[in-house]
Amino acid sequence: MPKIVNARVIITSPGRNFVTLKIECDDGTTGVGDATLNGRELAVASYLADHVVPCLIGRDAHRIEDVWQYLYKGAYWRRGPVTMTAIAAVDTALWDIKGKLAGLPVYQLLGGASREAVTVYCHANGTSIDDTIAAALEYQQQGFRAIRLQCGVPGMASTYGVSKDRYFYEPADGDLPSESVWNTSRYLRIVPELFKAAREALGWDVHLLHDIHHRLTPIEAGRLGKDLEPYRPFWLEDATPAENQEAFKLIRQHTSAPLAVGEIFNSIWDAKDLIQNQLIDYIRATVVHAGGITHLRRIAAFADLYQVRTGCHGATDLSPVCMAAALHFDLSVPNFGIQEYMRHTPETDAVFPHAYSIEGGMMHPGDEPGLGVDIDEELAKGYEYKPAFLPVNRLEDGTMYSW
Ligand code: CS2
Ligand code: MG
Repeated sequence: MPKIVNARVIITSPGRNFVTLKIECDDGTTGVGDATLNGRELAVASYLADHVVPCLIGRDAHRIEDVWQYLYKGAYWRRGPVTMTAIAAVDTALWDIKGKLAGLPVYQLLGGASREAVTVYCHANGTSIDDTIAAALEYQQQGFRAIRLQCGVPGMASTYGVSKDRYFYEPADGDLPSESVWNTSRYLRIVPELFKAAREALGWDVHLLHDIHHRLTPIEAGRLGKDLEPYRPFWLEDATPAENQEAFKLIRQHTSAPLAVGEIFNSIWDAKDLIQNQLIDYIRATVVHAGGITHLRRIAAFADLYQVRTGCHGATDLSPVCMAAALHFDLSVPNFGIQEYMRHTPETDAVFPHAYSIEGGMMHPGDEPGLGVDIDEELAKGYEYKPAFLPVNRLEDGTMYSW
């Protein structure tokens, strides 16, 4: 049996902070797992180093499910983003090791390919509708078949999803949270105009997505969904905060616009009512924050019973290790919907050499044994961690709001 003899938490910041767990077996085989939780990285690093790694040494690396159950039930304080991100990192690294020892890419261990490649969506954004459409046209020419549209809101200095840099989006922008101001009615006016312009410019053979990012009440989301129906959105994401899963019933009563939710979910329990009551159409949970490949498979299998498809989160604050693991999962899962893709910077790609590739809006994890990704520890050493917080949002009267 491949015995775990070491596990190291590697914190590096090639343009943004990443936390990676590297597990080593007695035969020298290693595996990696993403443990990055944007804005709370050190909490997961400590959870792993202080409370998980000591429990791993000496265990059989093949016993992925037993280790998962040991860390989940053994925590006593179950679930939550920090715990489930730590468990995810261990789980992902063990799948990487199992693939390497079997000489197979992880998707083959998950039941083999269910499709030739993974359809991804990219992000077109701009301070104005024209800028956003120009970016979307560029992506359409590159062959992307699904494009997320996010544009600035007139009268607001900044808004979610509109990046300072045209190509690289990084929301964690300061050593203390920056504050942005929000105005719902201005937002509700501009998004239908954006989609109308997008359909006129891009036509109908491209999927158009939008991320509301938790900033509407259920009835406001119903209003926006109804306004966007003529433009056939592929999905409206995070339409309203999802702690109250029942809130989505109200949205469903008003619009047939497909709904996606779940990038901040960390276990099946966050999505159970949404899925079994068919209140959503896509589940956004992903490998790094929802307990790894092992738990994400459970969520997807449950979702499949209710015709809910996957739509894994894939922002730049999820490392190439998570992207690689997600692509192996995506290639195999029967009820695959779509995969988010935000390019990483060249310095990030250099720290995390990977086999996955992108061509014409489709990705493939590659056929290297395991996950086909690693961390270059020498390069990683050159990027010092620095605190970075996600922004906060206030209404114009100063009321704290969702960002
Ligand atoms: C966004 C993310 O990609 C998305 O759909 O919601 O960019 C999210 O804002 C970041 O991952 C937060 O760290
Ligand atoms: Mg989102």
